[in-house]
Amino acid sequence: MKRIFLLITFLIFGLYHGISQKSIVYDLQVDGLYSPIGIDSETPTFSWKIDSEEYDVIQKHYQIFVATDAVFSEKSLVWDSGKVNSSESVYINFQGQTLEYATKYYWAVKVWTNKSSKPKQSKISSWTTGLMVGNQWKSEWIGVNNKDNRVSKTPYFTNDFVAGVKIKSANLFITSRGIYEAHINGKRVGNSYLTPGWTSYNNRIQYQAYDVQNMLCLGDNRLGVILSDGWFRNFRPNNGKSKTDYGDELSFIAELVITFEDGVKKTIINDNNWNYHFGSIQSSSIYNGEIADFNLNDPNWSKSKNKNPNSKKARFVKRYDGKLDHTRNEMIKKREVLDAKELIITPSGDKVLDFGQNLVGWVQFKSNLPKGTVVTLYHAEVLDKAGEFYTTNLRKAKQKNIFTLNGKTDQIYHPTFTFQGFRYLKVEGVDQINLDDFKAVALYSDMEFTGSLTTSNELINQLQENIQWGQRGNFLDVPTDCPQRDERLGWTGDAQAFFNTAGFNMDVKNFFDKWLIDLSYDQRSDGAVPGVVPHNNYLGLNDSKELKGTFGRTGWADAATIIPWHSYLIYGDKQTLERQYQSMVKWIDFMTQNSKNHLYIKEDHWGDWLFFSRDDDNSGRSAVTSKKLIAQAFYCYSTKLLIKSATALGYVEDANKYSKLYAKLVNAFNNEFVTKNGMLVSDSQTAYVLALKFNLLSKENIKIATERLVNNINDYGHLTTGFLGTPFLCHVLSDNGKNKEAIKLLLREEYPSWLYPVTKGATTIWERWNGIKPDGSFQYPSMNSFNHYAYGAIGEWMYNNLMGLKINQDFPGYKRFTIQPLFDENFDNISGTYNSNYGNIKVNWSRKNDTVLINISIPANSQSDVFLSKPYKGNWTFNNMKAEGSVLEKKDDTDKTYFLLGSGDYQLRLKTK
Ligand code: RAM
Repeated sequence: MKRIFLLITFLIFGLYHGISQKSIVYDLQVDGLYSPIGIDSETPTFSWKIDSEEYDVIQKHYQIFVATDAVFSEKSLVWDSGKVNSSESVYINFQGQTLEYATKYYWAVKVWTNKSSKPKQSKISSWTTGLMVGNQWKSEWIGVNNKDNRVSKTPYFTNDFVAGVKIKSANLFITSRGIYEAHINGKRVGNSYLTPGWTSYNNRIQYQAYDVQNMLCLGDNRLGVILSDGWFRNFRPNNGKSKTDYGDELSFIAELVITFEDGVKKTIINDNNWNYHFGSIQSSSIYNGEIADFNLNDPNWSKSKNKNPNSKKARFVKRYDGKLDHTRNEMIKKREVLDAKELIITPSGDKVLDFGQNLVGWVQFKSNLPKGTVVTLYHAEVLDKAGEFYTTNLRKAKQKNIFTLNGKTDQIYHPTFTFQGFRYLKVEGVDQINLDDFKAVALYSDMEFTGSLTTSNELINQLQENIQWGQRGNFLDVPTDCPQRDERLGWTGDAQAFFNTAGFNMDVKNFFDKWLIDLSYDQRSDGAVPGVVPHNNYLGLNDSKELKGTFGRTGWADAATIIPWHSYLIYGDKQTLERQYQSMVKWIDFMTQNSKNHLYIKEDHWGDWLFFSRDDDNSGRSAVTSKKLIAQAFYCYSTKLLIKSATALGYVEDANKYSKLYAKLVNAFNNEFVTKNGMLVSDSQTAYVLALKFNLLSKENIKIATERLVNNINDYGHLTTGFLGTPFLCHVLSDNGKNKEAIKLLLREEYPSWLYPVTKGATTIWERWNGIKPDGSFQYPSMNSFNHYAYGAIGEWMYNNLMGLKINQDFPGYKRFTIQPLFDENFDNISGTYNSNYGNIKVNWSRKNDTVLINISIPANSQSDVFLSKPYKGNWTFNNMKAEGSVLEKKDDTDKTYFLLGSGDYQLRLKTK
């Protein structure tokens, strides 16, 4: 009792007095989200960060409290973890009594550190549970009449209800086959877009939960739902097939749960009350854009009881067989809003706005033009050599919006159920264009930015910007190859290639946790993983012949092992590994079943996609790498990652079993693909890079391979790698003592290189090394995306070596990490940050006059092994005695100094003379 009393006073104190001061325990998350609503997990996880001005701060104990109100009275307390001896502060499972559905829970944590005997108290945070019923929703699925069920038609549904009085909380739970937008009393519910997002629709759909208490009125209320095709009823523009991607009928399911002050819960919506009509959005499609007549807005949309004269009774449609899952990831939101930079009149007279940045989202514009004016907006990524608006590379995606204006003063127009990849906007129907009236709105999943990197080299800074914009544009609920042409798919190979870089730039934990679940669902029962996740008609969802070919392809299917393992390394959550473990096993077993003499022999692969090749290749200079070699290399690599995962999860038997297999696979690789003298049968950069990166060679052959790789690069004068080799190229050079060569590749400005597109004005990463050729013409219009993140995978190497931040595999999730910047002479200063699960890691160094200065910040409850090389004679010295005094370990060598540092801010310097 006394304890609870103390707790209450403590928490109240925390609540009222913690607001202005920076709380020392902060960033409280449940299942990796801030105060989420609609969590179905019965054992959600808790995470927090600690901030302290002391050095070497380590958490000693924690105590978590969960209650049904913010007072944490004895009656409302649901869980008290007790004082736990542990330095763990991430992904700690709830272990209290059974949680109730649609209920808000409050939680707080007390933390004791090695630096103070008194505990530190977090602010109070919360989460709200979901429906927690799996598929047992009380509501029906609602759709239109058969007659009105036509592709790209957008129905508007309404339902009137009385909410009642003495309401404690009100949550709307909703999802759809198609995409939806919900409204209550005329106001949009929530601020997410393209909901419910895209999952393996045949197997699962995520539902969303919204706190709608403040939207309800006394008495009558009206709930509105607009439905559009989205990814579900997508009629693929590219394949000419008469099939949609997943289904032919749009529908939604909605429950409004009200909890009254006396604790009684009621589901308010009556399914028999749904009516629908057609409104301003006449047709909408993700790829083709939207057609809307804003004069057709329903004036009764927000007014309960008033019936739209054209409305019809909605129909109950077939229930959904798959799983209705809670939302695990950040939903798509409006993020940056960009001004139009310039109005260009093209040689043929088109009016084109340049937003200065290739991005994904839509354009909104303000207009006072008369009622009935038709404005057409076309979107493109580039202008051609002649300065004309260029859309050929969009292939069959129209990405065109046609709006009929309503003549209202200062009306803002934008589409609703589509998104476009563009930098340039061609406008028809507006004579006088005012730049200020047009804004480009970037839409993408609402993940936090975690990383930044700036250097003294402007081209590198632009490359970093381009990588981050590529990530924004291709992280709309699913990691896609590109966001503009008739493709926009979750290509597994691209995703695995870019994953580590993505993890530096943004907190992609939930985004990929969600996608990996879809990967497991879309994995074939024999273990083969598809080329795209979520899988759909693009690769012939229903066409078994095509299906065969695109499953199990090397470097793509391996996303099943590569991403979970690396997610574990970045975030330290074993639950990701655990959830994906069976899928990993199945993928390895598939390869084993398709092996002969321990060689993975499946034939169809994309291989080192888009490697350097010559059109006129008489002397064989194209850098072809045997697909068989690549397949075996990835077979080995994936098996190794499975062994590591089994070990981390404590599955000793599996670890042993697959270790035995692994030895045979590596042996087979060497017998088949390595000559007696250590050359690989494909004497290409990618071949050496994969063999070295995956550690497949004998000690002696490592030397030979490194030498051959460097010679090969020097011989060409540039990189020749494609999607599979590029992510590892510079890593392999650095890991084998060839930093200078890595930097040289990075800084090269001619084709092919990372900086060549930058010199050509790129603002995102291109699909091809030469999307725009030196003479300004385009490479292969049929496959030439200017927003394709795969080659942006160099980002990881830049964080690892320019900032110098590396993961320590023995301490996943940055509990202990490495800092080892290159201090390369081509840079005068570099500054990088990464917000880990423990807080912000910062490294910045500069060379000024006769001194190199480095600042390092290490967050509380984590540690870093710091290796500072000595590019100049002399020793690194600390600027602050207290910092120096708190160094945990130190070792001076002639060429470098090693420190083990606990949390805190450190500054060191080294004299250059
Ligand atoms: C292309 C995609 C993608 C690649 C596949 C093999 O069409 O754009 O980037 O992974 O093919």
